[in-house]
Amino acid sequence: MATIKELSKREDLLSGGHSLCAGCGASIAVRQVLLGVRGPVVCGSATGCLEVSTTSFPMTAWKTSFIHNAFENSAATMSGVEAAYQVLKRKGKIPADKRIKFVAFGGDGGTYDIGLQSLSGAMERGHDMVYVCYDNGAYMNTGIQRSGATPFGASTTTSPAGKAGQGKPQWRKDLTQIMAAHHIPYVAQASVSHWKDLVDKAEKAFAVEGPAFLNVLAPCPRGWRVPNDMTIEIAKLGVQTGFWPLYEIVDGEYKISFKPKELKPVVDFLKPQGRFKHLFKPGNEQLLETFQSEVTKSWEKLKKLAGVE
Ligand SMILES: Cc1ncc(C[n+]2csc(CCOP(=O)(O)OP(=O)(O)O)c2C)c(N)n1
Ligand code: SF4
Repeated sequence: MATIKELSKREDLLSGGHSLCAGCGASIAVRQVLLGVRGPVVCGSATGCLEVSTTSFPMTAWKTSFIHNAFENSAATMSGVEAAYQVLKRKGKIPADKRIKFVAFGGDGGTYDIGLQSLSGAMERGHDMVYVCYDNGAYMNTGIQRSGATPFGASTTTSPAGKAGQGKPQWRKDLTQIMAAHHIPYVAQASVSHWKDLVDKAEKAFAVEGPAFLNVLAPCPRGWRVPNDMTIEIAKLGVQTGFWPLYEIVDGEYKISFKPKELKPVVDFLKPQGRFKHLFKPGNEQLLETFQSEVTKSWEKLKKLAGVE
């Protein structure tokens, strides 16, 4: 794995000057993931903040080849590109020793929900590509609507906190586990707050021959209602409280990448975020308890899967 000295010499493949909000976790996720690739790479991105804000015609922030996608099919597009590459190689139109990498990015809306079937198909067919979900927990680009990744209790424009409800009533979908169930060679969960872990995981994902999946916690200051200089801190709290455990599944084997002696209470992660403000009002104590007990349960389950105490 690369040292920080080596990484400091690598080129950022996403330039500044894009129009993502200050403090957006998505651009940090992309930069860290692309630090893990050596040689030529073709990127695609599903419609969402990342795609819209980095590619306003006629400009682009991508220093790589880039393919625009509809909201639902960045995995399908990249699997087609990868298949074409294999054919061109077979026909001798691309030298046999040339290695090109393929990566599809999608937000959680484009991945957990609307792009799930194209992602599932690409992984199941075994394309040699990496899929990266930057999970900010809502459909941010169209105004903070709830997604399958939105945490329990979060207030969004389609699960608002008010008289009729106290934020999203459902627990979030566990996409990392869904991907693990595809029996692909490499699945990992990472966070922009743990850059070394994320770059290492990206390197491993690109090194795999076949499909790899990375789920990256990428806070959205606007939707999470936190100051835009708090992105890394809030993501770190997500990891330290067990809301977003860091782990990988290599050929079916679980390995926890960050294992504190004791997790911080999940309220440390929830309290700074405006989207959970209502949970701290008198009468909602039970909702906080439910949140904590679900996090504890998932953490215990993960430890069992990884065979650790
Ligand atoms: C089929 C389809 N439905 C809806 C839209 C409108 N739309 C564009 S971006 C977006 C939200 C994207 O959310 P997400 O994937 O979570 O990425 P984020 O905006 O959070 O970065 C939606 C609903 C669309 N482009 N195509
Ligand atoms: S709304 Fe959120 S996800 Fe979209 S650019 Fe701004 S910070 Fe990033």
